[in-house]
Amino acid sequence: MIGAPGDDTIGTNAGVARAFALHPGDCDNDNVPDICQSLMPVTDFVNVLLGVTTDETSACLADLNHDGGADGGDIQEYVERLFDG
Ligand SMILES: [Ca+2]
Ligand SMILES: [Ca+2]
Repeated sequence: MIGAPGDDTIGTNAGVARAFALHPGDCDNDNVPDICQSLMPVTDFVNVLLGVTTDETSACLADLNHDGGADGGDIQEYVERLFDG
């Protein structure tokens, strides 16, 4: 497999692939899709955006546009969900 560990040392296009069981859309691993959960409180959301809160779970929950990071790009989605109920 190209780019896999051992690709160049074992032989051309050799190596292994690793698969992990992920819970897509379930940042806090509570088996409830994040889309079905309540929004995090606005103070918690802002603290993530400001870098006051840095834990992975909070950052994942604040990444509402699913671009891999919590930043100003998530504010619009937060506000829309907030007012949509
Ligand atoms: Ca969840
Ligand atoms: Ca984001």
